[in-house]
Amino acid sequence: MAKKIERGIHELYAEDPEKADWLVWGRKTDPMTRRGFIKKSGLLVMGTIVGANIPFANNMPGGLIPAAFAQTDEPFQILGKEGLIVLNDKPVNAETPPHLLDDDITPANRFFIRNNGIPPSFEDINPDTWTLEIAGESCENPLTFTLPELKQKFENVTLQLHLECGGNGRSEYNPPAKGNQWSVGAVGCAQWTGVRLKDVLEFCGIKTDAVYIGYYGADTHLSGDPTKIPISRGVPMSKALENETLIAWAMNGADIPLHNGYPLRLLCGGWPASASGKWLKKIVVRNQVHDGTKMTGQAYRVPCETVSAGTKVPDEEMCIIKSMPVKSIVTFPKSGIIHKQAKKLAVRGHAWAGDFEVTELYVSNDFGVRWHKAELKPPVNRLAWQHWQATVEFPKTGYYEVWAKAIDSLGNSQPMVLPGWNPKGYLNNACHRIAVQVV
Ligand SMILES: Nc1nc2c(c(=O)[nH]1)N[C@H]1C(S)=C(S)[C@@H](COP(=O)(O)O)O[C@H]1N2
Ligand SMILES: [Mo]
Repeated sequence: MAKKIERGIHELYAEDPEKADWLVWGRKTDPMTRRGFIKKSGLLVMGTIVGANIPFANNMPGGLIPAAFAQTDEPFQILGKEGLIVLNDKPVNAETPPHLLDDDITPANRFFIRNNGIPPSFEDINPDTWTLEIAGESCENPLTFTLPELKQKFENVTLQLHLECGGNGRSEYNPPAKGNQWSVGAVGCAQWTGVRLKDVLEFCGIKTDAVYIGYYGADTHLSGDPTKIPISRGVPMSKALENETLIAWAMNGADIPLHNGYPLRLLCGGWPASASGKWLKKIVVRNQVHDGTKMTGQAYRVPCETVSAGTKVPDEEMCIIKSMPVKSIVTFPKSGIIHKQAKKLAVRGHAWAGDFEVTELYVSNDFGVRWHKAELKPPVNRLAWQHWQATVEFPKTGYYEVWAKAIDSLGNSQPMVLPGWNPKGYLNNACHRIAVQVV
């Protein structure tokens, strides 16, 4: 069983699509939920999971999940994403516990999922015939490319890019903001292979009045209403034309996992990950700020001027989030460890700073009174996160917290506790803290 789970979702799909579908989503009925989890055809598979044949399987009402599962406190698992904490099942949202983000390059199975709608179904995707349309009022020559054409026509580029959901850290704000209550794990930094958006747009021709691009993906609205779009965001031309803005078909040298945008996605590293469109079907070049779903109103916007907690801010006073703020995480050790006082504790993690670089990283073990400089590596390429490590000593036994604080090339530092409150709970870049019990 464990072995099976370790295999990639794609492999499982190839072998037995129904089983995979059911295991991951119960898709033939509902997306995965604790309540409406299985349909009858899944019961055989369920038998393998509970570790025994279910003699009365046929009597079990569809949608019931065996008590063996329902009564466990264990977090629900998404196949191919083991260990991620599922925050929501419709749409699927799952974050990575910080200690599982320890790799320099985030593996596919550790990469968080933030879906706004229902992803296209795996069986309906054929990477050989998948098309990407380039259009919009500020595109000179609208064109459609197949995925193989994109690969062939334009220079292939591989870059490590950090992606963080704009709402990462939302759970800490008070008064609370609606939306997924992300802790610290809606972030990852994988290696992506694709072509530069710039090369593709320049091939089609960009009119002089172009100001923004917008994306459209193949996912569908939760309501099932085909006229509604779950999300269609974008970035200004300046970001779109950067060398690091990619249209990618591979993550860490393999197909992108279905939930991370298979077979093609946009990557605008350093910006709210909502700008990085998944299941990418179309890019429009706009002569105005893109006005797709979740580009307008309060979505992915913060008050242009700081407001006090709880303030209602009118839409006109909300500004679109651009580069993400400086931030860091402690990925080793896991929070809550017990550590022997006589030994020094090696701590490590990553740091990133939107479009900029992290220049210094400090750690504290006394709630932020004294800070010690950590060793910090440069990024492997622009917009890749940076690795840091430090050694911490503890003067006596007791409860400690190790805090990490990054400072970026503009001189901005992470706030120790919480940054400014905002209505939708975005951009929480407070210092990450881990608990250490010294004995
Ligand atoms: N088509 C499409 N693109 C999308 C989304 C989506 O729901 N549909 N979610 C966005 C948001 S809000 C985030 S944070 C990132 C998450 O990327 P991931 O699921 O690969 O981690 O994808 C972005 N791109
Ligand atoms: Mo997001």
